[in-house]
Amino acid sequence: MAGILDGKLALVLGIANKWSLAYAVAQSFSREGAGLILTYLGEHEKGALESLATDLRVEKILPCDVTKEEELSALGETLRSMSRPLTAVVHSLAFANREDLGRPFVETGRAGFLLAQEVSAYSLVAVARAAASAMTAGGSITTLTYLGSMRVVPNYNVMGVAKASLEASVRYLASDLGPAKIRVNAISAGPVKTASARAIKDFSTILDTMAKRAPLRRNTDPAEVGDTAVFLASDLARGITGNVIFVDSGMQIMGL
Ligand code: IMJ
Repeated sequence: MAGILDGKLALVLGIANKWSLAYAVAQSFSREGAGLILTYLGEHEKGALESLATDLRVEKILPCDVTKEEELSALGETLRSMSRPLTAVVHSLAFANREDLGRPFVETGRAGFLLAQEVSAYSLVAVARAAASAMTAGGSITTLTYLGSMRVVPNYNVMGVAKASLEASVRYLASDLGPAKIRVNAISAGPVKTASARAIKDFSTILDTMAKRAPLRRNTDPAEVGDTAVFLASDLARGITGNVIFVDSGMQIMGL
């Protein structure tokens, strides 16, 4: 079967377990014929990633803690050493201290604010720089964001500010990398019950409200995020860069 990404090589960062949106992306990419390079954060995620990788077209599994400069430079080196150019990157990483997602935003301390910015926003810039050096035939970089960047969503707090920074980074990176034929975009996904969301209080209520009020009257399916990432990485999206595409059952358009 001919796939829309046949022969392409894609880097996917952020698979922690089978619920990760990055895993849905890897499944869609693999189905469409892309070869995959996957990264994990620590030893704990390594084993999980290795077992998930068995039904995917995985060519390499690498460690990548985006707060470690040496892991980023090793990643860049590996990407440049592959037998063909890298054509797609999907960045699906975020972190804030748990306490900063639970109390009023006004109480956010300096260290927690900077940690959320470093892991959730700066990491896109660092990964884009490392990856761009291997994207010698052009390509696409896609990150995952959330509506909390633009509107106040209860408890999202410091992550909302980090996602605003991430979305602005998408625009500046798109401007810088456009001449190298590298497009940079974000997918703003509706709430999905991932490990990152499970930890949030009242998450089930958020999902129920979405399913009742969103134009499509249902929650976001991770596969819809994966398929949109395929579209953005494909030649079909060749004219799209610096954008945020909402994959959220239409929730973002509602006023009430
Ligand atoms: C997260 C917090 C509050 C509300 C939220 C979320 N809503 C959604 C999320 C409505 C959809 C999930 N989301 C979009 C995220 O970006 C989550 C990021 C996140 C989650 C955790 C939980 C565990 C932890 N640190 C985290 N850092 C970032 O320790």
